[in-house]
Amino acid sequence: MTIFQKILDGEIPAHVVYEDERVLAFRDIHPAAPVHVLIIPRKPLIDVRAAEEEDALLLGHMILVSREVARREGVLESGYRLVINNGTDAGQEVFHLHLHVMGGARLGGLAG
Ligand code: DGP
Repeated sequence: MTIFQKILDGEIPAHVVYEDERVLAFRDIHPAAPVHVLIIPRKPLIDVRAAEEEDALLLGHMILVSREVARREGVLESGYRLVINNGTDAGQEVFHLHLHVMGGARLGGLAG
């Protein structure tokens, strides 16, 4: 079981920013920007590669939820970045799909 599943199950705490019946959004424990929130599906998909066509609405919902997360975190107007890491070369550490929402400062280039 992943650490994010434990957060979904309420076994470990998280600073929840937004939730609905399909997703949970909480602050990243190691923020890479002044605002850094992770949006995860309640459905335990490993990453985008594991998604099926039937998950298209869920993936779209995650992206649209980022607007409400950004609004609540105060960066809707200033802008924010969305990132999904998929697998080893992307540096994925937690194998439960998550959408990074980062903002609150001028962010650097994409190369890590
Ligand atoms: P990624 O490299 O895309 O797999 O990013 C995983 C992120 O998850 C990383 O930025 C740190 C964050 N993270 C890991 N463990 C925890 C945790 O227990 N709580 C919270 N809130 N975030 C976590």
